[in-house]
Amino acid sequence: TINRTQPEYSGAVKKALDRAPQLYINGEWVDSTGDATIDVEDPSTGKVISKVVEATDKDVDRAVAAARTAFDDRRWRDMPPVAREKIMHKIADLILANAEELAELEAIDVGKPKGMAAAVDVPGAAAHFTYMAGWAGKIGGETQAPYSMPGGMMFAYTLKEPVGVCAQIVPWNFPLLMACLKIAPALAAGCTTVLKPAEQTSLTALRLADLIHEAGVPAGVVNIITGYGHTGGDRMVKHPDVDKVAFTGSTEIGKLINRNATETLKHVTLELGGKSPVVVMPDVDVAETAPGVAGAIFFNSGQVCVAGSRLYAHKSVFDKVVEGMAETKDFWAPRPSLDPDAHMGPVVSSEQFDRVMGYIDAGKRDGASVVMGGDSPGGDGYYVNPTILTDVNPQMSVVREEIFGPVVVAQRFEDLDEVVKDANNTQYGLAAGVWTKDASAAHRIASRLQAGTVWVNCHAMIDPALPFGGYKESGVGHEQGRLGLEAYLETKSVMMKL
Ligand code: TXE
Repeated sequence: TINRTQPEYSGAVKKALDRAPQLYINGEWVDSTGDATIDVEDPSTGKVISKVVEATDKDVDRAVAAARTAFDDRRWRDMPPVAREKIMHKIADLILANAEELAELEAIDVGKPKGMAAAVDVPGAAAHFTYMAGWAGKIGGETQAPYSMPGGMMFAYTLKEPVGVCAQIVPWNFPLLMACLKIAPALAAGCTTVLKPAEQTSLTALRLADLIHEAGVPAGVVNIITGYGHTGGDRMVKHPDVDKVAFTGSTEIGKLINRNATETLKHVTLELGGKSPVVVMPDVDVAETAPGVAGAIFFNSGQVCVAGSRLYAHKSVFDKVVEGMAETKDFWAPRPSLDPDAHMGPVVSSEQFDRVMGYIDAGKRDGASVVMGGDSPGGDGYYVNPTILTDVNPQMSVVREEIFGPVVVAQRFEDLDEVVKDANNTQYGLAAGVWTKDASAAHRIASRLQAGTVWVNCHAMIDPALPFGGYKESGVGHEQGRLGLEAYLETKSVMMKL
């Protein structure tokens, strides 16, 4: 049996938890205009460990006003690009210099194993700044050689300009990584921003504010406020002084935000939910593939927008692949996030626990067979055992809906056309995986899957240089790469009669 006692927090983390709840606005830590706070919980214990501000409408207005002024007086966009680039590299350096504390904060706030946060979240967060820093000095438009039009000789060029004040709203599954993924392109483009982390997980975004400050980002350029979505987040999205909204979260709220932002014709990028298929072809080496496809769903307790939650294995290897996945049970057994042996922690909250268990129960009621897990080990934290369901069909909610927990539904297929059709039979289109040694099959399937990202013989590999976005109801627009930068730029055409 596993001892699920959360080890003691470090001194640095205790200090961070003891901080008075404040907001980072206009380059300063300020009190809220109200006195409401939100409890911060450690999902490994269910205990309240700190409090953060529940931002009021006035707080949001103050943050947007600071970002507006900082944009309008051009204190950031008119800095020499190389100076902006240097500051962004400094942020990346400071994130890495504080890696230990950030990983632990993320672990106790989200429930993810500290080792995972240290290996994935923290270096990934820094990488977004490093990648986007390179763009700061390389943004330019196009020039036409002088040419004639009916009205005379013309000279024309395009300017790439920052889109303006951004409202950036992020979820709780990768709080630091998502905050950096949002802030970095905004800074590279010359925008200013107000960022709100999810109400469940604000700790690392607040520490990031310290680092952004220390790196020398001018006051008002980045503002970080904490609070709920339907209040503070909603006000950000509807605010007349905001030019662009960038959101990562559920498809349901994404649709609502899209409607609200469109009301004032703001630019919008949305990264939403998924139900990503993973296709295992008959030729695979099962010993390599089974742990790979298990990791595709159990990493971060399955709370990953690209989680490989629908497995389609060829009938000739299906049983062996499922068996091989079940052999990873002990590896993925949920443990407290600061347990050095943890590869999977609890899910983020009691709401998420109820949601995931509700889906598992619905799957059982609908006739699915439980090959592994299907329950909780109990305890005070929100632990769900890694779960494999078979004997499922496309009508079941466990197959159709995003569970956002460590639950995979496994199905057999016979031929390529059939599996492509089944894989695409979903409202979502965020990502997909293919496992095979047959390069020709891999490319054929990759081109036919309706997904913004397709991985072959791997899963959830994220490269800040590659565009990331969703097909269908998984999103609008792209983040990362050149397209991710473009999402923060306006293009202006200038024509001059010679
Ligand atoms: O998401 P929400 P929730 C999915 C996943 C999960 C489900 C519910 O299936 O189980 O969504 O999670 C802010 N205006 N994903 O409820 O509500 C909110 O404060 C402006 C997948 O946590 O979408 C938070 O900062 N903002 C997803 C953020 O939106 C609003 C990651 C996300 O919260 C708002 C998270 C409003 N009206 C959940 N309402 C992914 N794609 O990775 C909420 N928010």
